Amino acid sequence: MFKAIAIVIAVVAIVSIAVIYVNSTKIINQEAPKETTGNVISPASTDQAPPAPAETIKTFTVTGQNFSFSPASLTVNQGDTVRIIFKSASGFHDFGIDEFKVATKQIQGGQEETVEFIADKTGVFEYYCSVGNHRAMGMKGALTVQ
Ligand SMILES: [Cu+2]
Repeated sequence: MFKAIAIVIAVVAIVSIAVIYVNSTKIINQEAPKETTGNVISPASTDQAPPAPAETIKTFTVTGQNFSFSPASLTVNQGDTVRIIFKSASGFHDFGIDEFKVATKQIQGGQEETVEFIADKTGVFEYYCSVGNHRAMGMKGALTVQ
């Protein structure tokens, strides 16, 4: 009788150990796929990176004078990286587009400043000179992102 009880206890103990062992193995196995999933995600995100070098950089030279820009209109495609080389032909001016949060420093005639941004939304956006009342006097232009 004692032998029978001892055997039952032994079996229960072995089964318990076996269950604990299997569960811990399962946990290890569950953690492993998570790491694999993480690895799957990172190649996917690097897969999204290659289009970046494929992006077109469009460079424009925009000249500012009292009180206009030339050219007064620019057109780019959505997703383009736009580089504006702003030159002041004469007078104290800058070049900015609020919607893309870009603005050059205010520069004197003969100086130049470059700004770069990604045209990530479509529409027609005004670029303008923020010096004094230059904008009101016509120192503005239209950037079309199509
Ligand atoms: Cu100006």
